[in-house]
Amino acid sequence: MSAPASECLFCKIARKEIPAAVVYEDDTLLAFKDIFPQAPVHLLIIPKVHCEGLADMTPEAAAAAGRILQVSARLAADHGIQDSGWRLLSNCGADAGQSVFHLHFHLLGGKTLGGKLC
Ligand code: IU
Repeated sequence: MSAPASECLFCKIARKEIPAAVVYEDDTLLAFKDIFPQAPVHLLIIPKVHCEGLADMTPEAAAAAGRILQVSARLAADHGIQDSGWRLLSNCGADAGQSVFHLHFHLLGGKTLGGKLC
């Protein structure tokens, strides 16, 4: 069971109740620096609307996710990694490594990325 939106960490970040290093914001999305970066560029991009993850997509969250796919290339360019390769991924479920149950995409780059699984 995930936290309700009132208690969800990323909802609190989206509402600015908890500080984060925000790098992009619009009506539906927020992007901020991961607090434990796994690469020189490691951003998290979240919909402002609460949604547990990829297995819990409401139409509103799906629309925001589509927007995330658009915005990710711009964020990669803003952070100077557009030509060096970057990765966008979302862990779905604890067994896949999801630890925060609010839909988020990791945008990673700035080094050679290992761990190619498919
Ligand atoms: P995950 O795919 O659910 O494991 O990703 C959650 C990410 O949220 C993970 O990379 C954490 O480092 C990151 N994070 C954060 O940026 N700020 C926080 O306060 C917490 C986790 I808790």
